[in-house]
Amino acid sequence: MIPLRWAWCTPMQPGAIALVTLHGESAALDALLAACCRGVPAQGGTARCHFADPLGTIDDGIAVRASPTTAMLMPHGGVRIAQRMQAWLRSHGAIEARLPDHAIFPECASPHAAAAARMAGRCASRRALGLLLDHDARMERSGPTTAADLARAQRLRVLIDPPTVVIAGPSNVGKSTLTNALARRPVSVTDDSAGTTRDPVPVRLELDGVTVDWIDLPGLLEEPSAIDASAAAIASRIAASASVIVLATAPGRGWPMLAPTSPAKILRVLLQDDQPDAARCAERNGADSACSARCAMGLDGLAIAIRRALVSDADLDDPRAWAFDADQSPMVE
Ligand SMILES: Nc1nc2c(ncn2[C@@H]2O[C@H](COP(=O)(O)OP(=O)(O)OP(=O)(O)O)[C@@H](O)[C@H]2O)c(=O)[nH]1
Ligand SMILES: [Mg+2]
Repeated sequence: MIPLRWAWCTPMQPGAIALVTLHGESAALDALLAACCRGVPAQGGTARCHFADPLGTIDDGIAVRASPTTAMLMPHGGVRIAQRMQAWLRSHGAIEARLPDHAIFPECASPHAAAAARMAGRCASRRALGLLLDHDARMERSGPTTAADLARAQRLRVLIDPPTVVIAGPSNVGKSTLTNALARRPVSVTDDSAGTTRDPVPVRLELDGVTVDWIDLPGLLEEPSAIDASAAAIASRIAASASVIVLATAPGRGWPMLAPTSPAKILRVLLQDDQPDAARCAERNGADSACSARCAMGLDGLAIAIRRALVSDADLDDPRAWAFDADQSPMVE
């Protein structure tokens, strides 16, 4: 019997539901479904399933039999569950493989629609969906892929894996307060005193439909101790690998200098825009954007400005098909 093949249809990231597609001979599929389902589902049917390994229960989930040779398993979307599911599938003789798109998405009417469905499962950002939902029609209208399409596809990669955005600037200007406002929950400690954030604080958040890995960096202190200086060195290494640096300051605090070698796009943001002197402060001149986290003012505008630094309106609004390729949507590590 040819072994079953399987692939993830959802990214290896936390999510509500994870989706595994299985494809192979119907007898092999029956055997695997019998190992986890109470009653093997017939074509078009579903069954509750229970996954367990030598450590105990992995999870409860749902199985769907799309065709005699294709089924989907849906456990919850925890990363640890996914890791144990991989081992469970291997222990039941299934082989991880790149499956053809039509095997993973038998409900799709065309190969282009199936490729777009696969890509949608791979993308971290909601903005990708607008480009993928009518991929079929776009492909028909666009004709052959051009060099400009490939260059755009390269830029659209920020929609696939979350890019890194850091916030840096003088101490005590409100970087952590802004971080918490954008995350809509308290992830970073804030305080009236300078030097509150001692280590980089990462949080995954969404800015105008683009998912990013945001990092709140320790503030730049005027008279750093040896420990502060080493924290600043770590922070500048992180900033050097970011896609966008949000360079933040507050009225009267001046704009900090940045190492000119950083390849990141730099967005200058004036924080504490609710301060009485904010309207006339010198820092306003150099600012690309201004906001007040305390008064929830200007946050949407800031999110749009950062999103535009990551991916332009022109690239998102371009009616041509997104020329993604198989390498941009790997289902299998
Ligand atoms: N008026 C006003 N105050 C703010 C605003 N955001 C932050 N603050 C105040 O600024 C102070 C510093 O806030 P933090 O968010 O801890 O500043 P930080 O830049 O992260 O500071 P470090 O971690 O030390 O670098 C606190 O007293 C905040 O209440 C704002 O939008 N308006
Ligand atoms: Mg802070």
